[in-house]
Amino acid sequence: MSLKTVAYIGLGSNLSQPRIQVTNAVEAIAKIAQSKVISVSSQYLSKPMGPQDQDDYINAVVALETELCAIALLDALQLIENEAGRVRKDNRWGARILDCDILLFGNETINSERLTVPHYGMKLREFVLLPLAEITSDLQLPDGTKIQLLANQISDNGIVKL
Ligand code: A4P
Ligand code: MG
Repeated sequence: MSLKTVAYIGLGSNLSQPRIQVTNAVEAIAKIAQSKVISVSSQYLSKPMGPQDQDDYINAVVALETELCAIALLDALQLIENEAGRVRKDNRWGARILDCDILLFGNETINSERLTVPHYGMKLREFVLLPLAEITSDLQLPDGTKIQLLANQISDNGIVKL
């Protein structure tokens, strides 16, 4: 019997036609081995967190059922980022063609060199919590915090559901 995990992946883009980048990323994620997309949120238009001299972002969240381990999923997502033309720069929170973050990996807590799960910023980001809450009704973080509660409490910062 295979062990299946539901992973939640946060997508973000603010360069090179972000809506198309996010749509293409969902298609690429649907092709990841031993995995199946189970839901995709709407796209959201959000104000940049971090430096303000960059365009607004398109964000979305994908739920993926997978038999991969978390690191293998990270490898697959980084390949998708690279194939989209992502260039890694040193500017923290700067503009990017495509960012694919593992928000949650089942109920696991991971603190390794390459991976921190739950994603370190997710509790404080409206552009993560709102799309996540849209596709999950009773999801909790490993510490028991309810996503719907966090989503209800977060300041929406002018985010627009498209
Ligand atoms: N890594 C550790 N944990 C994870 C995880 N859970 N998921 C490591 C994915 N990767 C994880 O990532 C750097 C390293 O983090 C990876 O090699 C991996 O081993 P990266 O994608 O190269 O760097 P990054 O994403 O630029 O860094 P950072 O600081 O995580 O960026 P954030 O926090 O993702 O912020 N504003 C809006 N409105 N919407 C956005 O989506 N995104 C950012 C980026 C800034 N402002 C934004 C948005
Ligand atoms: Mg990232």
